[in-house]
Amino acid sequence: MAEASGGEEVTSNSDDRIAKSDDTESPQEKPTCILCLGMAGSGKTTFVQRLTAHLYAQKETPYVVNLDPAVREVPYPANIDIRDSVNYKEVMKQYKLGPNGGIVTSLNLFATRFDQVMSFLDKKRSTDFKYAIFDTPGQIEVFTWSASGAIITEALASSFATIVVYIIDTARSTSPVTFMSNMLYACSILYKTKLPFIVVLNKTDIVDHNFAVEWMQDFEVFEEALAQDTSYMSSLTRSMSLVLDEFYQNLRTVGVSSVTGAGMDEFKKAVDDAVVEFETQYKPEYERLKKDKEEKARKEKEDQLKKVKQDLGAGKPVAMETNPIGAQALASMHATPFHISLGADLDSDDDEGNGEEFDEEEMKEHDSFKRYLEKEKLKKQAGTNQE
Ligand SMILES: Nc1nc2c(ncn2[C@@H]2O[C@H](COP(=O)(O)OP(=O)(O)O)[C@@H](O)[C@H]2O)c(=O)[nH]1
Ligand SMILES: [Mg+2]
Repeated sequence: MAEASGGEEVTSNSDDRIAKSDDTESPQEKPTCILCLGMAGSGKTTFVQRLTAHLYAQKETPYVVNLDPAVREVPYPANIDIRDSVNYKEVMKQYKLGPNGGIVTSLNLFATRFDQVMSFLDKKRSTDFKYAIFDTPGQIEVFTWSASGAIITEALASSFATIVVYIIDTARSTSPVTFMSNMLYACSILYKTKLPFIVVLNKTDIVDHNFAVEWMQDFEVFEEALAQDTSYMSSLTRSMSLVLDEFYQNLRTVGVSSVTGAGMDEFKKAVDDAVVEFETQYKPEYERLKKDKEEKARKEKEDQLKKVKQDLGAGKPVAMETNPIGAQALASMHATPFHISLGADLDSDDDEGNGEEFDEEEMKEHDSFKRYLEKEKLKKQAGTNQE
């Protein structure tokens, strides 16, 4: 495992003794990956901190990964911290970027080494870590609308039960229009990742989350709230929220406070539930898609081979063996290109035109080479006689 350094290597801060896996053991359950997403300031980092503390208290030490290159302080013990691998300020300078470009590029650079993170995680069994928690950059689009975010999400979901946790700042979503925009964003992520989804209504210590639950369960209640809003947005919101109705039907929502720790047990239950969904719905679908892809790749390869074979059929077979003289010479001497030309089919009338090219000059070479062999033989004999 790489040591912590300022280089580009992905580093793991975890104590290897904790993470030691026994290869002789029968393969056990792997950790569950929890990807924390949400708007800037929704409380992702605070939530990861609270969840980590909660799991520690229950003696279920999680594996924590910080993917935010621009965070000043990480308030939880991170096993892998993107900041150990990529210096975001340096990236800004080197690539002449602003803060947002710097964050995106840092994450892109990190994604190119994500296979190393995968290999760290691959060694883990649920007995070491039941959960691997990922904190993402402050600005949600850095992760959800970048190639690196997709690469990381797909890499995780291809090997581990992976669930997406969408964190909402409940206190800032009391306006129906803001609430709906946030939910539309959540919906777009669900359709993009197709992974099991949990909506965490955070900051319940400021505002109770029941209003949001009611809005999702009962469209009339939401409409009533909208009636107070006379802006042109409200009619758009009304029709959009009807679209969201189906999304709400199968949505897991949990109200939590990352500050007080309220709702953490419910959240854990929701995670267990989502893992079952991953195993029963996402995984078979993923396996099917993977199989389709492999089958397609195999067919393409087969077609290419067929084409190559057809092309070969148009010409004549090329002799690949060396003749006995050449073989003997090879055995007694170091190989020279000359031996190979000896093996060529002299009558062949292919493009190489060996027949014509094996001319007087080469015959002379052949004779001189024979003489050379004879000489060598005599030399050797003389040497052994002297001894
Ligand atoms: N009252 C309260 N504040 C919170 C809660 N969760 C986060 N915060 C505050 O919200 C702000 C943004 O939180 P942070 O975790 O940095 O958000 P991030 O950008 O999504 O990672 C910080 O000032 C936190 O203290 C919560 O549950 N209750
Ligand atoms: Mg954060």
